[in-house]
Amino acid sequence: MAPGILDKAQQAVTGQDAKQQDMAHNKKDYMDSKARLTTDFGVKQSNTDDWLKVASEDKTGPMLLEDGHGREKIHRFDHERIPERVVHARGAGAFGTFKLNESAEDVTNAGVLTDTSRSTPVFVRFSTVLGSRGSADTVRDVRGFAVKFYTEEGNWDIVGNDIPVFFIQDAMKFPDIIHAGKPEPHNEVPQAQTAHNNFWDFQYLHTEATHMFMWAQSDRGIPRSYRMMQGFGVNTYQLVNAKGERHFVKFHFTPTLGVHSFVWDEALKLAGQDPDFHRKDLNEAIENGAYPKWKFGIQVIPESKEQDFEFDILDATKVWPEEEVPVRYIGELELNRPVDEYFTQTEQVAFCTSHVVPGIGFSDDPLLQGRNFSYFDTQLSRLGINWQELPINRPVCPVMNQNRDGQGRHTIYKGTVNYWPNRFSAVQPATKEEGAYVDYAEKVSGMKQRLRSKKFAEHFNQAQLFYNSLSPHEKAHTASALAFELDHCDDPVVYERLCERLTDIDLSLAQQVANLVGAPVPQKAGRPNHGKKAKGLSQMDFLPEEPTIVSRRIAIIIADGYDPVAYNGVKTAIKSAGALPFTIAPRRNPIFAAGEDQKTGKGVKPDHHLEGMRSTMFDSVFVPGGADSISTLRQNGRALHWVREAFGHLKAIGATGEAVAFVQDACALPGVQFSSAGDVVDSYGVVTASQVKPESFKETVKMVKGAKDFL
Ligand code: HDE
Repeated sequence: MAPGILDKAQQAVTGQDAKQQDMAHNKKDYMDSKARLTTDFGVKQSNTDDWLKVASEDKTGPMLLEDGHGREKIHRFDHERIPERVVHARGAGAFGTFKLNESAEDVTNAGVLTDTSRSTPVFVRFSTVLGSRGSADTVRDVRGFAVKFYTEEGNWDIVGNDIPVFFIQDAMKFPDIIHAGKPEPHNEVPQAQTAHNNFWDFQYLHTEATHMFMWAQSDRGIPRSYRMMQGFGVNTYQLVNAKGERHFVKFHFTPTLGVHSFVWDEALKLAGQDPDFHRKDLNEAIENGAYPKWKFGIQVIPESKEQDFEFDILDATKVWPEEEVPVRYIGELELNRPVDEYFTQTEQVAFCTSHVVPGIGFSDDPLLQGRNFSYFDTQLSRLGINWQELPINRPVCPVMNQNRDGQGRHTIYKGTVNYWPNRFSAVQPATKEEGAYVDYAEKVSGMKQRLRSKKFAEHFNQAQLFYNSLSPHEKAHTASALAFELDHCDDPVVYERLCERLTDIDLSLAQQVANLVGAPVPQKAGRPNHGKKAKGLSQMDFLPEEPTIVSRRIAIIIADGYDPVAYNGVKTAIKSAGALPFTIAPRRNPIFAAGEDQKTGKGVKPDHHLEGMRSTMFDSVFVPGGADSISTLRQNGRALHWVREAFGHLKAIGATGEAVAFVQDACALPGVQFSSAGDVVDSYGVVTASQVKPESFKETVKMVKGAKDFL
C-alpha cells in the first residue's frame, strides 16, 4: 500500500491526515538552500539569466536557438495558463477536517456520516460566480462553497453556494442565466457585476429566478468574509440507509462566527482598495489559529412524504422551511491549513456533483441531474482527461480499474490485461459487503416529454417569504441594492418592467425602488403579499451563540505624543480577546509616545500609514488620547476620514482621553447626539472614556462585540 492511502498507522506516527500523506510525494521544497537549479530533466544549470548568444564584453550578438534551457523556460511560460472556470473563476481554498458528532445511520450508511470516530480530510474552495479570475472579491454576487471530502470510501463533493436556492429549475437554462449575467457580448462590460441590462432583462422574463435574485440583492450578496457565510448543497440529494430505505436530503453548513456582511459602500470601496480582501482574510484567520468552523446539518424528508409540501421538493428555487423540516446538526467542518501553492491546489481542484459515496445519491432534481453531466465535462476542457490523477483531486483510498491512457497519464499499471472480465480474474468488481456503491432501485414510469411537475410553476410565494422574514435593516439594504443595480440599466424597458415585477413580492419595496430609479411608481400589488415569515432566512437568525471578536481586525490610530497607557492597554485587551490589533499612524516609521525621547526612545513601528490602508479594511477603530497626537490627527484629513467613514459603516469606535472630543467631532452629524463623555459612554456604536481606566478597554472590547456591524 502506498503511504497515505488510508495508512492509519503511519498517520499516527507523522500526525498528518491521509490527504497530507498522499500529497507529500508530489511536494518539493523550493526554499531548500541545498537545492541547485536544473532543467526540467534534472541537468544542473549555471545561468538562468542570459540566453546563449554570440557575445563579447564589447558586443552583444545574435541569440542562439540552440539554447535548450532558454527555450524550455519560455516554452513552459507560454503554456502556464489553463482555461479559467466558465463560472466561479475567482476563488480561494483551504484544507481542513470534517468530524461527525452524531451518527446519521437512521438515514444513511455512508461511512463519513455514520462513523463518529473518523476525521475526514477536506479541501474547500470558495468563489464568486460571475467575475473572471482577476476580478475583485467583494463584488455583489453569489459565493461558491465547494467541499471535497476525501473519505475512506472515495471522494464526496458537495458543490454548494452561500445561498440555499438557485435562479433556475432545469439545468437546460444554465447557459442562458450565465450569459445574461456575464459581461455583455458586444463590449464585454461590466466585469463581475449583475448591474446591467441583460441580467435584469432575463430576471424579469424568467420568473423562477425571482426568489434567488432577492437573496442575491440582500446582504447575503456581500459577505464580510468567507468564514462568515453559510454553505448549502442547494440541490436535493438522497440518502439510503443499511435497510435500503430512501430519504431526500439538503445539506447545510452554518458558520460558528455567525453570518455577517459588509455594507454596500464598504464592499464597493474594497473592490478597489483591496480586491483580494476575502482570500487574504481566509489565510490571515488560519495563520492566526482562528480556524474557520461550520456546523454541518442535514434536512431530511422520508420518501413517503415527498408529495406532502406545497412546493416540489425537487425544485432548487425553493427552501425547505425549517418550521416544516428542521435542520439536524450532526458534524463540524474546520479549515486549518492554507494551500501550499495556489495553482496546483486551488486552481486545479475539480469538483463534481456526481462524486458521491455509498449511502449518498441523487434525487430527480432536474438541476442536479444536469449538473452531474456538466462538471465532469468542464474538467475535460480545463484539465484534460487525467484530471483525477492530479494530487489535489486524487482520493485517499485505493483506485483500480480499466480506465487507461489519455494525455498526461501518470499511473503506471503493471500486468498484461486492461479489460474485465479477464482470464486472470484480476480486479474483480466489489460486493455490497465489501463496500460497493449500490444504486437505489426505484421504479420509474412516465411519458417522455420536456416538462416539469405542476408545482414547479409557482415562483413568488417563497420570494415573499424571504422578503417578509428579513429584519428592517436587511429590507432597507435590499431596496438600495435593487435601486443601485437598476440605476446601472439604461434601457427603460428593463428597469421599468423589473419594478413591476417587484410588485409581485411587495408593493412598498416596488415603490421605493421605482422612485429611486425613475420608473413609474406602481400603485397596485401584482399579487397580494401573503405576510408569512420563516426562520433561517434572515441572517439575523445566525448570530454566534456568544458574541465574539475573534479574528476581527481592529485599527488603533496614533501620532507622536499618543497616550502609551491607553495604547498598550487596548492592544493587550484586543489580543487577549483573540482579535487582531493594527497600529495605524501618519507614517510607517516609528511613532513616539507622550514623554518619550525621540532620540533615545525606540517608538512603536506602525503596521501601516494612514494613506496605505483605509477604514474599510478593519472592523473597528480605536483612538487613544495624548494631546499632541490628537492635535496632529485633527489636522490630518485622512485621519478624520478614517473615523468618520468607520462611523458611517456602523463600526464600533473607541476613544479615550483627548481622543473623545476628536472622535465626537469627526462623527458628528446633524441630529446625532453623543452622550456626555464623563464616564465610559456608548452611543451609536461609539465608546468613549475620558479617563483611562482598565474598564474602558474592557468596555471597548465589549462594545466591539455588540456593535451593529457585527450583527
Ligand atoms: Fe455550478 N458549475 N453549475 N452551480 N458551480 C461550475 O464547474 C453548472 C450550480 C458551483 O470551486 C463549473 O468546475 C451547471 C448550482 C460551484 O471549482 C460548471 C449548473 C450551484 C462551482 C458548472 C450549475 C453551483 C461551480 C465551472 C446548472 C450551487 C465552483 C467550473 C445546472 C449548488 C466549483 C467547474 C469550484 C462550477 C456547471 C448550477 C455551484 C460549468 C450546468 C445550483 C461552487 O461545470
